[in-house]
Amino acid sequence: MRISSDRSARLMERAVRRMPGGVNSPVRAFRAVGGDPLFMERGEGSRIFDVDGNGYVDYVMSYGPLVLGHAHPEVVAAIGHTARKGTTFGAPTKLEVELAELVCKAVPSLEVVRMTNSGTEATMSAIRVARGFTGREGILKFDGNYHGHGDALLVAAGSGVATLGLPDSPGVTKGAARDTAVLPYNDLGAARELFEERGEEIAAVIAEPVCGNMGCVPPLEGYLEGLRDVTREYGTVLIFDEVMTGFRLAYGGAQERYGVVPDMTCLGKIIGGGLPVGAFGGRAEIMEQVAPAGPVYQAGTLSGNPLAMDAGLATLRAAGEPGFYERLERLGERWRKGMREATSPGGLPVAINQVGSMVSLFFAEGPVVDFASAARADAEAFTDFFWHMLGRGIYLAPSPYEAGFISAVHSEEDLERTFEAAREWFEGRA
Ligand code: KE4
Repeated sequence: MRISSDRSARLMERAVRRMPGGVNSPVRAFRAVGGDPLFMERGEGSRIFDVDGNGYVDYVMSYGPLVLGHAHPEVVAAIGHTARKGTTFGAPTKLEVELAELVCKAVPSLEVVRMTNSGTEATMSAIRVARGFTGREGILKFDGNYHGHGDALLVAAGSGVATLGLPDSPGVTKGAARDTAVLPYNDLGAARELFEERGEEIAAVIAEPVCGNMGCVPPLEGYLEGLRDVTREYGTVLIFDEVMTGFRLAYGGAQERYGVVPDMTCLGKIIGGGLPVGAFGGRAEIMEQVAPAGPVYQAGTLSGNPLAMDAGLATLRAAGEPGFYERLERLGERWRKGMREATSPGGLPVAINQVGSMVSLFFAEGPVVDFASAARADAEAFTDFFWHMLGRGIYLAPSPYEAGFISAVHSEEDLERTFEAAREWFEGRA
């Protein structure tokens, strides 16, 4: 069932004339599900409203930043208050010191941190610093992990396990991809094998400690610990890309939840409270390499900008309140239980992955533990389900490879509505 939103359709006609695919980020174009995207007008708590005034329970939540929900009063007040004093100075401000101190206190492995304007900048900078620190060039990433669109990380797996990476997009040169190896996620043996072969050449391993870019895929028991051991053994920098999981899965991120301490961490999304932000950091001896303290260049006109800093402070202070993450856990567990019941009619193969408030429903036999198993999902079923749910006022990400996000302000009623709509679809397929 296709949603009709006249105003969205008219806006899309204009948008495609002036922006590639009519959007500023590909997933928003609804290419994976067909049809035109809804243009959104406003958000309020767990709800989002399109330009025709239709309201939806939102599980996209801007792909992660809105752990407090849309337009949280304290975030909006912080932005307004700060904007009245000016928006950017090109000079250090107290706000960026306060956010750096708060982030480093929450994530103890971050002794020193640098703010950026996106997760992409954070990961590409972390890679450069790891290369500068180790004097090595090799990078290892994992299939189905997305770290933004930096050239060194837009790399697909080579033909064999140990062959070098191949460009995963036109415009990424062989040279840029050459030093990046790509292995299956959750396969510790493959990682160990690569290290035995050329561990001394590997500057960094970068991993999503819980994946959110092939749908939600958690690490298998011992996987993160294994990456930690093998990188320590070979003097390789272990980078956790917590752009999505940071302040989402625990106040100290996935590294707190799983008790595995990386050498560097990338953050984004939540720490900017919905404004453009990213951050990378780690052990002081590594971050001392970063200009102007050290020789590895990295910069940004709006890095640490006052509005994002203050929106981030308001967000992280609210997230630091007692009971905040327990609530997210309860909502996530409730979602898992309700979706398991809702999807049981008809016996269709589904796999349900959930870690805290990151959730995914795969139209595939479980378990879904890596990109290969996620890619086996039934795309047609996902698309039909997506449009059914949208028609019932439930806004899911328009791609089977995106995780869903529950905020602290999603209500029991939101979840019940979601289960009811899902059950209707599965009963219809029975
Ligand atoms: P940004 O450059 O989009 O701020 O962050 C890149 C990034 C880095 N690391 C992880 C783990 C991420 O999930 C992301 C971005 N996430 C996507 C969601 N799949 C953003 C959505 C989009 O590209 O529009």
